[in-house]
Amino acid sequence: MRSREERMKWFKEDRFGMFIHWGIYAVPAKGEWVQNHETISRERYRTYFEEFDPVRYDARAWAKAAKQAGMKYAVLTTKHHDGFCLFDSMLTEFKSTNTPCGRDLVREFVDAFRAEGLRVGFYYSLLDWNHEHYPTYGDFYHPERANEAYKDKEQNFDLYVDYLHGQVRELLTNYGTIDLFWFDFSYESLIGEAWRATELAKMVYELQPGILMNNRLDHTLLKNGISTVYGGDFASPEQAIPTREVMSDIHGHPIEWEACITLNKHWGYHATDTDYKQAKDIIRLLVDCVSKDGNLLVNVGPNAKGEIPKPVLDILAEIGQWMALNGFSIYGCRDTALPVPEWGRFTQKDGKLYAHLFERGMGAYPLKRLKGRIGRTRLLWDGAEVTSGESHNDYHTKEDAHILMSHSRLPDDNDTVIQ
Ligand code: FUL
Repeated sequence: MRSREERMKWFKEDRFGMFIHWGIYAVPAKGEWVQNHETISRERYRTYFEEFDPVRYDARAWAKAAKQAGMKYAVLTTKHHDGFCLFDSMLTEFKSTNTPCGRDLVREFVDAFRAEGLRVGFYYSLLDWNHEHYPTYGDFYHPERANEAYKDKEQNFDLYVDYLHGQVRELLTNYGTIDLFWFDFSYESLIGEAWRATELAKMVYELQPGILMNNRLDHTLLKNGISTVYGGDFASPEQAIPTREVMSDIHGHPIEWEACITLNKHWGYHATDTDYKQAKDIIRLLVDCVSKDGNLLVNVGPNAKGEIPKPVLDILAEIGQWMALNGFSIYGCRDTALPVPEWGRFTQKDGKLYAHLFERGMGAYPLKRLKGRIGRTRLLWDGAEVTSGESHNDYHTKEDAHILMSHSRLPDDNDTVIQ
């Protein structure tokens, strides 16, 4: 296993990735928890397995969409909580190669994303509602939703954990170099050593010495987003961008992290959930993450035919236009330790400071604690000169400088970046 610092390098450089939640739950099209939420029996759920045939799945098209959006890596659900495997596992028959499509979807993903120069990661659920030895055969929080077919059978959790370890071994042996492993997730009553986590983590690093692993082998880590015992390499806060304080205070040292968010309200494809965030929201969330030393993983949920929905592709394309002009203020950038400005965010790289102006029409944008530290100021996208100064005005104190920008000179409603 290589040193953590060395392994983290690309992660801190790349900053922006695509999360892909895909499985046979795309057929009922109500999100990836549908089997559990609607108490669908194993037999009924199997009808989706028997018909799954994503004839328009073209992993190259996905990879191109990710790349054009400025994303540098992608994480695919190789198995979600329902237990369906998108890869040709020798340990189960509940896998994509046994559906009408007959394809190893993970292999196509890896090959296509690698070909586009993107890094690849595997999401793997520790839960498994399909496995006969997975305890309660359902959901810990709702044991009444136990899988009918297994209800009266004896369970042997050890056999399930063997299966889990075996599948992780397959994933990290059969698909070449894998950059990231994303475990999901641990209940309060089922953490760490319940998964034989020490042994599991050891195997992950042995099979892939350069890999990064998230922190979800332990529930307490999930709750506060912090890396500790089985913490892996980075914390994985979900549907929220943590504050700078949370990420630095708890252990008295900075914590590597990657926030993950959905574009609408679901991770898996949902046919009627069209409540999408705008490109502008995503751009600002990404800037917010980078300004606090974090990454952002934005989710897409392809449908049962294998396509990323059109509105999602449109959002990605718009983000890509902004990234093409402003990516310098994202890739390899980090926290400045400056106070968070009321008008936007700061990022920095190699002694260069980037001011991200979200607010329009302020006229003078105060740069707190930066007196004497501002050189030439330019718009990042076209290199045009911007007036900055240190003369007295109402906004700043002795330590401050400012940027002067009239409303009409803010060319980008998403985020105008001054360098
Ligand atoms: C959660 C899962 O339960 C969701 O379905 C989703 O995969 C999210 C990223 O993690 O814990």
